[in-house]
Amino acid sequence: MISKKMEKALNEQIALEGTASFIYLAMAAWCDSEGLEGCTQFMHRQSTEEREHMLRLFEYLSEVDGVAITPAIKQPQRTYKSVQEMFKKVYEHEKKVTASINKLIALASKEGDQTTFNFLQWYVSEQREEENLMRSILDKIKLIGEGPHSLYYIDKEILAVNAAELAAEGENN
Ligand code: OFO
Repeated sequence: MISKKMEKALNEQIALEGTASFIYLAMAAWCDSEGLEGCTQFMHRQSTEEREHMLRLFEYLSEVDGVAITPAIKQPQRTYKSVQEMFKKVYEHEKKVTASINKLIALASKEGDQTTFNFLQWYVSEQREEENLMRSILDKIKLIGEGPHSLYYIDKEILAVNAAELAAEGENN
């Protein structure tokens, strides 16, 4: 049995993961409209991942006799000045999600809710990986710089990153 306070906090996390999924889906649409195939694929995969993170929380709430709430998600930003600006936004959002997971863990700990504390550990590792991934992408974009054809090379890099992520997911399944 979960406390009402924890149930509310987990529902807020559901909304945050759902929001991330929609932000990344909107980013995929923008990348597609810019002809960035690698970035489009990357953002679609990220969006699906975030939906899975949301569903994991949904299922957990059901397991512990809580009630999951389907979030109302507002229209995300639809256009970006550059790919770099877009990935900076992704990184910022991931940091926000990490901070929120840390708060949930602090609450679980305060309530002596070992089950939720244990459940949330998966998100701790996931957030470490996501933040690291986004930081490495931003580093690559910086290295490529703004010379001629830079967008082409950035997109190629992101396509390779996406393929590596898909391969890693395949190995873990
Ligand atoms: Fe759900 O991991 Fe990113 O936000």
